[in-house]
Amino acid sequence: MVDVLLGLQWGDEGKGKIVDYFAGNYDIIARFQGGPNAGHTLYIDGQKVVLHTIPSGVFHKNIINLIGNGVVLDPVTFKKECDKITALGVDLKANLFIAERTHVIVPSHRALDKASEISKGAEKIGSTLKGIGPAYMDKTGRNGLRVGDVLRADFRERYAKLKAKHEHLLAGYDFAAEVRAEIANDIAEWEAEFFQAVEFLRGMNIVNGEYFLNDYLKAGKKVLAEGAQGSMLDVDFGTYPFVTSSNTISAGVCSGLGIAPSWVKEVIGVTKAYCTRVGSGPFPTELHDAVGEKLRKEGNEFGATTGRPRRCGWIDLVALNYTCMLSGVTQLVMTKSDVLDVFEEVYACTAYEIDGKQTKAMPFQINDLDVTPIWEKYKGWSDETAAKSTTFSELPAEMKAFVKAVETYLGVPVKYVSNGPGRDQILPQ
Ligand code: 2SA
Ligand code: MG
Repeated sequence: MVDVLLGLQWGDEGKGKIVDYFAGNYDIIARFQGGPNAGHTLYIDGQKVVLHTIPSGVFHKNIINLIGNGVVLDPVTFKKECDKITALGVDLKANLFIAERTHVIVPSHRALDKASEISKGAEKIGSTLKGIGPAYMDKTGRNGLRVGDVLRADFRERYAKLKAKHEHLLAGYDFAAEVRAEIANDIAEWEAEFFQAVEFLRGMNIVNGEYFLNDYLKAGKKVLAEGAQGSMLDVDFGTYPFVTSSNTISAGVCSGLGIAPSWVKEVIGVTKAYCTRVGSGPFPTELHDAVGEKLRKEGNEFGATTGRPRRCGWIDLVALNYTCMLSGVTQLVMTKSDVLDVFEEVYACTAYEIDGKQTKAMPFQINDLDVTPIWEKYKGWSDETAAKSTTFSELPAEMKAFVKAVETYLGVPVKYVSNGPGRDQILPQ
């Protein structure tokens, strides 16, 4: 069977740590979408490691990690990541596999990402500039290169053809000469590194992901599908166009791995005890005041991939209710509960007020709407701390009341509360 673990907000819910915690219950951890835009942070023996393309089960011996066909892989970031992990004593040849249908991000995809953002000006998406959007565009536009192609004798010619297409597109942008030169330079500079990394990729375990996984499933093995980014960044259901270019909800698991929905059992949704967003786009519960600043400081809210400060606000139950519905979430994990330790009051948004009317449903678009959150206030627990608790029952009573309120609103049990970055700081209820 397959369990799914995904973020229910705008990413950075702490998925990496939770996957690492659950990994021991599974035989295989598989990534099904996204790419080097992801930043999954783990603490291994007190050392911080950020994973981008490689599944978060990689530090467990005897667990197989699969990069699924739904992922877009940049050989350059992939090689850097592999080098770091290998230096930590992990034998990637033994436990990492890549689906041959996985699409490849080439240097000109990154250039196109940058060009698109520059051309949008103030309306930019706030992309991670890793080439994600252009790579998925080539996938659906039927121009892309796949990991299996790096093994073919004519890879260079295929690459050259794609690059020529991209240069044609880049020429269509109305940029100043310096910008044009900068973009051309970027591609030239990244190319040498790219071909070295492609050489490295050729030596890794490239497999047919769908047979690989289905054979394991038929043999009774357990798979955890690891989501990246968050449900509100889903290309179909997120705050379009301020989204990423893949299906981040549970529906993405089947097409991103080549497995049937009947294999899927539990859907584990991860949410922070508050909410963050990095990049542009609407964020109804965002706080532009000292409270927002305090959340950022206490929660150390900076992008794991880009280092950008994250926008912060209280938990948004309207959005969570929507994303729980979309993915059929069966259990919740609430992370970063310890960050709320320092607040005298804690809030949750239970409805949106738009044009004087209250709603609990996610509108078609909220980019151009004035959304006023309707708040429910909860007593804080500033004289006690969630951070020091070692069991769920030890948590401050007010914190438990807050958890209960979230469960009741969403109709999904909060099975775990994470109360710190450490591997053992997770409390089952
Ligand atoms: P892209 O690069 O095309 O996928 O960007 C489109 C939007 O998706 C957002 N996005 C993310 N949001 C949160 N976390 C992500 N991963 C990194 C992290 C991000 C970082 O874990 O911190 O380091 O800045 C991630 N990846 C994409 C992005 O901000 C755009 O709004
Ligand atoms: Mg992240």
